[in-house]
Amino acid sequence: MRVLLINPKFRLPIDTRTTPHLGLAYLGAVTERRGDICKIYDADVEDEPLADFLREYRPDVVGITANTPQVKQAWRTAQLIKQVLPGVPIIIGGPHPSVLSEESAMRPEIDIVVRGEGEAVWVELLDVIDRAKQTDPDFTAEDLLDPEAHLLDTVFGITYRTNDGKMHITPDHPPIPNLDDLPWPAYHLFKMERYTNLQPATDHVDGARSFSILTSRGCPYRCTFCSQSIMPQKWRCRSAKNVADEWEHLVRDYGAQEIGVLDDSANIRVDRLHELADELIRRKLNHVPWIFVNGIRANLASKELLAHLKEAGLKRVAFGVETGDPDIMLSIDKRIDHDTIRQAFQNAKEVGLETIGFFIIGLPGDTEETMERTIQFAIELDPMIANFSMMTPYPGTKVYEIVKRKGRMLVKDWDDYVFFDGKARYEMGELTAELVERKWREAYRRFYLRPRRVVRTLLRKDFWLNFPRTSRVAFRTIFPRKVKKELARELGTSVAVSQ
Ligand code: B12
Ligand code: SF4
Repeated sequence: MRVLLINPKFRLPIDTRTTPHLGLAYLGAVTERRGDICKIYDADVEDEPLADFLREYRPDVVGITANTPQVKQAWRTAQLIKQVLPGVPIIIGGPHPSVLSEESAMRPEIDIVVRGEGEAVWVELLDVIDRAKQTDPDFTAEDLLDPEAHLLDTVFGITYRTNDGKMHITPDHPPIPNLDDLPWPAYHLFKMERYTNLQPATDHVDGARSFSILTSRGCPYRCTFCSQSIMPQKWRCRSAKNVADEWEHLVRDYGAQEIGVLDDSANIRVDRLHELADELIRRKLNHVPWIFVNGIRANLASKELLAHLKEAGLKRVAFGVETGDPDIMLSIDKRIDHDTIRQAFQNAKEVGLETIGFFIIGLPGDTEETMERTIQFAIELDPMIANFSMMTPYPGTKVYEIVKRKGRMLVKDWDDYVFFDGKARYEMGELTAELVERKWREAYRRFYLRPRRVVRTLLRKDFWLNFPRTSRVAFRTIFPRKVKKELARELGTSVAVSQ
């Protein structure tokens, strides 16, 4: 069959990174392994209009991915597909439809919603459609949803509405038992030269040579703010050998110049990371710098482990700090304390690693004082990069439920569920939008505009190589909207002002 996978257009309001979609890369790989022809249309980087692409390629089945701020664009994309190729089955998956599957399944342009981890379910769906097409070449999405045909009854992990209007939610699909059985992500299906590197505001690397890798899936923790609901809760990992094999493939076959580990919690099993480090050193792959893009657990980041990983090429490590206030820390269920975090940063710095700290401004229960503690803690830890997110309650998180019960959601449209644009997403008790937005801007200003910090930044070569991009990001983040407008007026309105 001819299969098409789509990442709907979604440009973030700041100049941030655009990297190949790893979920689609995995789905592409299992599609090809099944023997199908597969193409990926990433609307963020394509020039050709989708309608032209569809007329030319004429896929037999289309899969679309969506996180929350992308989901409406995913539906619009599906509507366009139904206009151009009316009978083609359209399947949607990803973080947002996984949590609110009925919302997407209700829509006439969506035929099937896949919930959670996608590879096994996707292949089962392709099998069903392929078998049906072999007996009836004119088989359409309508035939797939015929209530008499029962074609989808045995596929677990999906939500769909049959033509009689009845909603079907099949039981969850069991997690893939052995991640080593998965093929490597199909990067050859992407126009790699069109993507940025992993952390473009910080590093100067040719984007075409930046790759991501996933060494484990899931996370045993359940922090109240985190959309951790896509992958099953049970943490599963690939063997060190299997990861090192893919690593070698990225370095030797694709010429990777940097690798980003995207795991939610990569260091749950410390022995596995030691083994991986040994493999990378033994295979002489440690000259390629790599980064933990997401936070690793601070309680499992000993100096010994970090030193070993550094020897294996690790350049930068991230920790989810979230808050500087002990009571808020308890309330978000992060299961970590501030001394452990202090120690992890100290360990990382002592072995010579660059550090990233993730902080959240505006958690439920936050006040002016607690947010102040978060800013002060960020300054005390002094990571190379401090990322302050304004709390955005994504569906499926505990914070979303708390805000719906006790607060007032300010964001009404899924399109607006991005957290880079400096607008508060909800109000609750004393936590007003004005307060959160002020503290968020203050956090960036006070962290990045300290004299010692400024000097250190100016001394980094990559800062100057990235200067145009970095200054645009800083301008949009640090200055209040009013100041930006005034500056823009003075500069002849040539400066972009975020809405
Ligand atoms: C890397 C990453 C990014 C990168 C790159 C995104 C990209 N191009 O892939 C960057 C930094 C750009 C990014 C940005 C954002 N991200 Co992000 N990101 C991630 C991260 C850490 C890893 C994604 C990943 O590769 N996962 C591994 C792959 C294998 O899983 P997957 O993509 O989910 O795909 C699987 C299933 O979902 C399913 N599936 C997915 N699509 C489809 C489609 C079909 C047809 C089928 C059948 C199945 C299917 O099958 C796949 C294979 O199992 C996740 C956390 C996580 N653990 O997933 C957050 C995560 C996806 N991001 C999140 C968010 C909120 C964002 C932002 C909105 C944040 C913001 N700035 O406001 C933006 C949105 C940007 C955008 N363009 O859409 C949330 C999403 C929550 C939600 N409800 O939407 C997550 C889950 C983080 C979290 N725990 O809260 N992100
Ligand atoms: S924030 Fe990190 S530790 Fe907490 S649930 Fe999400 S991935 Fe797990």
